[in-house]
Amino acid sequence: MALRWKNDLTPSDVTPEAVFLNRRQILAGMTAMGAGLGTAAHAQELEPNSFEDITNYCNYYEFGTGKEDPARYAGSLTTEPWTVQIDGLVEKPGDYGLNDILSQMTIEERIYRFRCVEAWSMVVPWNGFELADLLDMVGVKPEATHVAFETVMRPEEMPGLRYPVLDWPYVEGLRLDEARHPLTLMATGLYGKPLPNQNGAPLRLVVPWKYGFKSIKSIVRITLTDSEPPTSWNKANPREYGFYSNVNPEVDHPRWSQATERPLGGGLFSRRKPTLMFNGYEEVASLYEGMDLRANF
Ligand SMILES: Nc1nc2c(c(=O)[nH]1)N[C@H]1C(S)=C(S)[C@@H](COP(=O)(O)O)O[C@H]1N2
Ligand SMILES: [Mo]
Repeated sequence: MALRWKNDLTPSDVTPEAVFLNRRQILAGMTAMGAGLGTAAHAQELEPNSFEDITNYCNYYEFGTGKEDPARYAGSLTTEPWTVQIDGLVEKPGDYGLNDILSQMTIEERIYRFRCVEAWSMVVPWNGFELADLLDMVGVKPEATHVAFETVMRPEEMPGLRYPVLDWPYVEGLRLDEARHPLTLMATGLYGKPLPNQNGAPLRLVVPWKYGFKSIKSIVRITLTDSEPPTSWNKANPREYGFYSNVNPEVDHPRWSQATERPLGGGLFSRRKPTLMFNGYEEVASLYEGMDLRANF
């Protein structure tokens, strides 16, 4: 498979924001058409949130549970150098330097709608590479069925680790076919800039058809397994959070409706809008054919 990311963006390559947004809008339209949803209205819906919104309203509990805590405290995280341990059922296990990984990727910039279980939504122009490309690089053994992810755990740099709000380190998982889907991104930046620490620098997962908590931040370990790996929110509250966590307006969270969402950035009284199945990414539906998505929430 073609590798699609190249780590050679310099500040002078970053297009002035207005032009940049236009280009993304075109890309968004193209992505939408590829998905069979190619209407002007759909492309318009993909108007990205501002850099300020995206970087100041975050969830990253290792830095505190407030939405503004990550912006305030995540600066203390050292993100260079960065090594990802890739192990389990792979042909070439090892410690991979992030820069070595990136030097093998060629660039592809995309735009993703990004909605979260808290019933608010954002549109983030991520850049990064497809997880599938990384999996191809290390070689997945035929017995592998799932991928497990782990966030860095540095108590001296992450003040939130003092509080047992979750069983640290933060862990997440995907089924292998979900992990290989071309919409599953390893993000290394947003708005063409390096990923801000509060958004999961230097490497975070983005799975746009699932609730936000699947998108694990600051990844230091990726393990190929032959069974469903544990996930942080499922461990914390299995009744409220299942393994799949697909965006599904028909399955409510036990404590709130998932039928609508509040787009972030439109002001406090902005109108809620209906949430779409799979966050509108209908092309992933075939991954779940024949599954009861109420039981497998
Ligand atoms: N390591 C780690 N990853 C995490 C979280 C976290 O607390 N720790 N929060 C998750 C949740 S609940 C959401 S909604 C998204 C938020 O991503 P954003 O802050 O970039 O919007 O990150 C997810 N990834
Ligand atoms: Mo979340």
